[in-house]
Amino acid sequence: MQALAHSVRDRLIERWHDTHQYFKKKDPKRIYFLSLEFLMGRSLTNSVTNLGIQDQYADALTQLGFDYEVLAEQEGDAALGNGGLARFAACQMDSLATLDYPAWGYGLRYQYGLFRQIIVDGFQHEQPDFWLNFGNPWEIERVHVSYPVKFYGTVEEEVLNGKKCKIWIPGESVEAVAYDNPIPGYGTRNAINLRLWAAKPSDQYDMESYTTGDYINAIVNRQKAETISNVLYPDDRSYQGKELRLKQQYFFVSASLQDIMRRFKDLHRSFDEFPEKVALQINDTHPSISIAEVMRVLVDEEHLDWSKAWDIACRIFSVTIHAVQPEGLEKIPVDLLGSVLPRHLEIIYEINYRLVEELKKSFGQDYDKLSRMSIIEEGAVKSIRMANLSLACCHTVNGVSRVHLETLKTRVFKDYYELWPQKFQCKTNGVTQRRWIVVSNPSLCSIISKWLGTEAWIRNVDLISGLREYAKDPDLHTEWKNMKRVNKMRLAEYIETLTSVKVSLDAMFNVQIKRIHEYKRQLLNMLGIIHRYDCIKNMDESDKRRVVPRVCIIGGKAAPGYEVAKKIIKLCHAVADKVNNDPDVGDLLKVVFIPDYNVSVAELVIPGSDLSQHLSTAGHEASGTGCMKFLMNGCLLLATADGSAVEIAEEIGAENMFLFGAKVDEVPALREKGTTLKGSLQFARVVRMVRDGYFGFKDYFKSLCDTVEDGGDFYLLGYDFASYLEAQAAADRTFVDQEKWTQMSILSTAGSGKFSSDRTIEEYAQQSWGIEPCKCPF
Ligand code: GLG
Repeated sequence: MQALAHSVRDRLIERWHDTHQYFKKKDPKRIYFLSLEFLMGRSLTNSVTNLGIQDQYADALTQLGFDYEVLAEQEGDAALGNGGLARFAACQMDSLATLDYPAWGYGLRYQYGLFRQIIVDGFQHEQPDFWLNFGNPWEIERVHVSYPVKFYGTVEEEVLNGKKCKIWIPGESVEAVAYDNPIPGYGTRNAINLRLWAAKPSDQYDMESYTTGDYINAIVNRQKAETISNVLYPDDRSYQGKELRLKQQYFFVSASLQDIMRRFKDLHRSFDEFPEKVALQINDTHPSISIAEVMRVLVDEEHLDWSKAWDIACRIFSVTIHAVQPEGLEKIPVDLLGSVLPRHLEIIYEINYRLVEELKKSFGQDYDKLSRMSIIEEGAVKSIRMANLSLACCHTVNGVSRVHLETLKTRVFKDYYELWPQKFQCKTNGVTQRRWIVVSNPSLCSIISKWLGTEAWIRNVDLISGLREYAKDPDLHTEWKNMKRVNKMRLAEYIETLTSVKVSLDAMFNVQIKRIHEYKRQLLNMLGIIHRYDCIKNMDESDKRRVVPRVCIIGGKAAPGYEVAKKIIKLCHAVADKVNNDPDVGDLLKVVFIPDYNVSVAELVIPGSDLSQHLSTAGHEASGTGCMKFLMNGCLLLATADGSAVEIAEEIGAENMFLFGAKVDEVPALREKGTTLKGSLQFARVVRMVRDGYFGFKDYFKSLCDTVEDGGDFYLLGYDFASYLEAQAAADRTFVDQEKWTQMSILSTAGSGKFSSDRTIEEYAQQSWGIEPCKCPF
C-alpha cells in the first residue's frame, strides 16, 4: 500500500508542481479557503480516479501479483474534522481543482484526528486516532516553508514618523511548518494545494533559561509548542472558550496569512491591489480571528491607515455560516483573548467602536438592538462574538440551503439582515460526484455512462438528468436492480464481519448514518423500530407474511461529553440485542449499529442502502449533505422538510420521496403549546416499553425517556411520531412494488445534479469570490 501510494504521489506531484508554476506565471486572483477542519477520508482511489490511471494501476498490480482493491482497503482515513462542515470542505476542494480554479486550502495538520469509536457492551468508548503512525504518503513536508506564530505578551506604544503606533511585544513564538497535500482535479491537469500547518518549537531559543541552567525545563517548554496542532476538538456544536482552541485558530490563520501575503508581495508592491488578487473564505466562524489579524498586519506592520486597511479587509473576506442555533456560534471570553492575543483584542474593540458608531446612525439610541449587534457581549462572562465580527467585515454571508438562509435572515442575524440585506446569500451545499459515485459506486458509474452514452457527466453533472428519459425502461431497471443487489451484498458481508448479524438481501436496507444528536432524532428512529417490533410480536402468521422485512442500520459518533447522545447509542444496542435474538421476528426485522462511522464506511454503506433517513426537527439542520450522497446513489429519502431536503423535493418531485413531520414555520408555535402537546398513544406505548426496562437498563434510560415526555420534548418526537410511522408505512407499500421503487430510485439519481459541489463552487466563484478558472495546459 505504501509503495503504491508513493508511486501515485509521484504523478500527483508533477501536476501539482506544474499547476503552481502556471498559477505563478498567470497570477490570477486566488481563492484561499480557510477551514479548521477537512474530512478527506482515503486518498488512493480518489487520486487514481481523478488522474485517470486506475485501470493501468490495477493491471500493473495484477502483473506483480497484487489486487488493487485489496490494497486500497488497507488505507486509513484522514479524519481531520467532525462532520458535515468538514466533509463539505473536502468536497469543495475536489470541485475547485476539477473546475480549474486557482485555489488554496489552508488548515491544521492534527496529529490526532477525530476519535475512533469502539463499542463495549453497547456503550461508546473513544480511542485516539493517531493516524500518522506509519507516515502519510499523501503529504509533502515543506521544512523550508515555515513561519513564526506569536502569542501572549503586551502591547506598547511607539512613535513612528511622528505618528503614534501600537506594537505587539509577543511573549511566545511557535513555528508553523507547512505540509502540502496535492488535490487532483478530474479530467484536467490541475492539482491544487491543501496546505496544513504543524506546530514545531521555535528556533529562537529561550536563551535566559538556558543560561540560568534550567536546561530541562527549557526543553520541556519547547516541546509544549507542539501541542497546538495535536488534537482535533471532537464536539461539532458547542465551544467552551478554551485557550488551546483559540491558539489553534490563530496559529493556522496567522501562518496562512503570512504565506498568502508573502506570495502577494513577491509580485505586487501596493496593498491597493490586494483585493484584486486575493479572496479569503472563512469556513464557519472558526477562522474569523483572521479579520483582526489582517487589520493588525496592515495597520501595525504595513502602516496603512485604519480606514484604508478596513476597506481592504471588507473587500477580501466572505464567510459561510453552518450553524442554525445562536448557541452554535463561537464566543471567546474577553479575558482569554486579551491574554493570548492582546493586540487583537484592542483591534476588535476598535472595530466594534466604529461599528457601533455607524449603527447609531441607522438605529439611533436603540440600545437593545445595538447591544445585540455589538461584537462584544456583556454579561457574566464578557465575550467576543466571532460571528458578529465576521458579519461586520465580510462582503458576503452565505447560508448553506434556502431554508437555512431564511433562518439566518429572520432569526439568527435578523438585525444585521435588516441593515445589510445585500450581504446575505444562499449557496446550497453540494457533494462531489467523483467521490460519491465514481469512486464509491463504480457499477452505478458504468450504468450512468452507458445510458447517457458519455462520461461527460463526471465533470458536467447536469447531464445526469438525461437518465429521466429511461426511468421506465425495463432494461435499465434490470441493470439498476443488479447494481443495488451487488452493493447490498458487499454491505451485508461487512455487517456480518463487524457484528456477526446475518441479514437478508431481500430486506429493505434502511439507513441513518450521521453524528448522533438530539436534533437529528436517532431516538425517533429507534422508537419507530420498537413500534415495528411490537407490531410484529402481536401479529399472527398470516399478517406476518405481509410485513416488508427490514434491516435498520444506524451509525454515528457522539461527542465524548454528550451524555444523551451516548444513551441513544446504548439504546440502539439494547434494542438490537433483543430484536435480533427474537425467534418470533427472524428476518422480518434486524437492527445493526455500525461502529466507527467515517468517510470510508459511508462509501460502503451509501451505495448499499435502499432507504435513508434524515429526521431532523424542522429548522435544525442547516443543510445536510449526507442526503445528497444517498440521492446520487439512488437511495430513496425519508425526511423532514428541513435544510436541503426541501430543495431535493423540488428537484425530484415530493412524490419521489417520503416527507413527514412538522414544517419549519410550524415548529415555534408547536413548542409554545408545550405541555399540552401529547404524542399519540402509540408513542406513549413505545416510550413506556423503554421506561419499564423491556430492553434492560431501566434506570440508565430513564433520563432519555424524560427528554421526550413530561412536557419536555423540545425536538417534537411525540408530535411527529404519527406522521413518521405513516411515512415508513408508505415506504413499505412502495417497496413491495419493485417497479415503482426502481423508477423512483432512478429519478432520484437523475435529479441529483443540483446537489453537486461543482454547482456550489461555481456560485461561490461568481457571486462571492470573483475568480476565474486558470487551466494549466496538458
Ligand atoms: C453543519 C450543519 C449541516 C451542514 C454542514 C455543511 O450541521 O447541516 O450540512 O454543516 O454545511 N456542523 C455541520 O456539520
